[in-house]
Amino acid sequence: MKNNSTNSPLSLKRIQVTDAFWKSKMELVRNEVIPYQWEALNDRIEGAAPSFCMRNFSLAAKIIQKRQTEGSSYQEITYPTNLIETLPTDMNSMEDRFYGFLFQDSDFYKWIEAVAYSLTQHPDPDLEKIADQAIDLVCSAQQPNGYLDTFYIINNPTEAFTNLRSNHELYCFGHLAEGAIAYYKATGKKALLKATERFADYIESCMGMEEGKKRGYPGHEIAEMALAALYEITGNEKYLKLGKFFIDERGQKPYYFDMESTEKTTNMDALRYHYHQAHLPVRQQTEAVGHAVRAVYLYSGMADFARLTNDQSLKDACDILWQDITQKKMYITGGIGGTHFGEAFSYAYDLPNDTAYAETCASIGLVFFARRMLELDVDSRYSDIIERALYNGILSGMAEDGKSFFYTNPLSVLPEACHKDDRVAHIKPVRQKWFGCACCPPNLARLLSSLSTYAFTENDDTLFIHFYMGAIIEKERSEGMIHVAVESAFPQNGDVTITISTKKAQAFTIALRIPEWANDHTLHVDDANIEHKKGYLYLTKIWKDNETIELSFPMNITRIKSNPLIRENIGKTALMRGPIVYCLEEADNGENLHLVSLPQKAPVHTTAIAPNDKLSIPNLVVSGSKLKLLETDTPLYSTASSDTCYETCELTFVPYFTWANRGEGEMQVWVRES
Ligand code: FUB
Ligand code: ZN
Repeated sequence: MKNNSTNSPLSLKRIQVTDAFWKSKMELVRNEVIPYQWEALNDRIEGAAPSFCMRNFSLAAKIIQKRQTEGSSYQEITYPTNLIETLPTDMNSMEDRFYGFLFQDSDFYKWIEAVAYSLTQHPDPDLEKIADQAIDLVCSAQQPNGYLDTFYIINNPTEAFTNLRSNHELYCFGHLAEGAIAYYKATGKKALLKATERFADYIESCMGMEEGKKRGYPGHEIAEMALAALYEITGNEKYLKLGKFFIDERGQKPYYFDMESTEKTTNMDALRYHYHQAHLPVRQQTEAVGHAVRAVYLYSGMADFARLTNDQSLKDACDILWQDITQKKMYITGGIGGTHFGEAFSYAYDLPNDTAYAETCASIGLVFFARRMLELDVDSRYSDIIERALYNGILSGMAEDGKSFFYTNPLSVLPEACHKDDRVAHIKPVRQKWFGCACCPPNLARLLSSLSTYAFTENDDTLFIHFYMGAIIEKERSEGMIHVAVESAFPQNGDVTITISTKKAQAFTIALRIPEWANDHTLHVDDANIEHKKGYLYLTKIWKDNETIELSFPMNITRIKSNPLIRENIGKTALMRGPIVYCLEEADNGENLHLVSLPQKAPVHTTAIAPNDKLSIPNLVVSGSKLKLLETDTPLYSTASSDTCYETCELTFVPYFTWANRGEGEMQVWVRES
């Protein structure tokens, strides 16, 4: 395989985000989500499901301390590890056992990762102090052998690593590593990174091919990509070997999850292997299956190892899985996971709008996968998906005020059904303040605060711009430092100006993505050699100080049709403008949105935006029609010839990611065409 692995993300410290739109989201994360989540992790939010996260770390630290001071006289108190008590029966008399979801530690690790990224853009000594103290607590909860998972430390340390399939120790390890690496990169502080290395060393002493080790692998993937990152930051080959072992061993027979099983029936049923992507060795997997977050985290790890070990067979498997997701199993919003059974991928083209799972974390994982594929091969089919998921199925996960969140992101909602129908009980018609299983909000926080690493990658002679986010980028070159300032009006309009500042004229390349939705573009640059490759324009020249590139993509309104095999959407259309998917809401269009149709030729207009408003995106208006309900009692069924009457109505479409910010109401992305 041609090693093209130098297209690496730029360090956050070298990017200053200036973008009006994304900066406003990052500020929400900094001012609302990070402080709010810290309160949630400490159970100080009235009315919110308790987390017990920091309480578990404190209890584990206390136990570790006692074990050390009391030595062999310490009386170990154990609790069953197959019964998970998420909530105490009486909040006022809690036992000294673990409470919360068994992967609750990971909520802190995601929080610290978001804090780290935020500190790179906005130093905050008070926040850093809180973070340092919390890290001290976490480190004091680590066992002397390096093991660090509060569920087992508290409930029964002798049972550690006995249920890799379901009990998320390796998942928590993965988040620990990602948080620790980010915090080290942001602050230079090593305490959490050292704790991670000690935990990784302990895992490596327990798992692998060698005699006496368990041939196990994570039940919820993430350790793979975390080990890749740990290897890259430490240079320790042990972590590369362990991560590669996890990838190579998954799906091999006899199945590890059967061997470790303590259940009476030893074999899991076939679908459970699919749920964990453990049904086949990964290089033989051709379809994205099972739990969607697990799947895309695995594929991200596979892409990392394809790059780090130059493994073409792994890269080929990633390509096939990428195609399967994006051609057959992805919503127009970049949502993935068509069914709530197992929070999973469904079969090809099964993309129901109202029962969609489309977990926020799953779209975030798709972005992780896409960025890693871009590092292997700069091709706009990956960056197009980053942009699609970001502006739609990910951003919809957070309210405009940053104070409430969606876990699932449906494309059609009838609130009455959410309240009365078990089939859509997983769909919330309004965002929630918090969740007992709070995986999505902190995942959003860490993604949004590190977004610029998805927008820009580089190798020595090229700066790649994958999506147009305003920022000032420092590019180090042997000839000297260059500053590249990107000013972007996205997603309001498609105008981009790029200004190069350099003390010394020097030759290099700027690669600019042409978005899939842009059927045209204008480009002004002086005397550059321009090459068009895999959806990017490569501009090469000797750049002088203060030179500019002017680029513009007309953000036309497009009517989108889906593949006819998506049964739900036949005869329907969705509206997009540039990267933004639109939807109808009851607040603008009244109830019974299913009665509405959009005439095929009706012109769609954008609404005006105040001249200085850089954050708003226009709504779309179009003259549509609505089936009139007869005033007399309409029979349930009548002959096809009976009168049907339509009335014209003005339809207002709003950006999908803004839906449900005005209270509870119906919502619909796909609309019948007439
Ligand atoms: O199992 C950990 C996380 O909880 C998963 O990634 C989410 O889907 C939620 O189930
Ligand atoms: Zn989630």
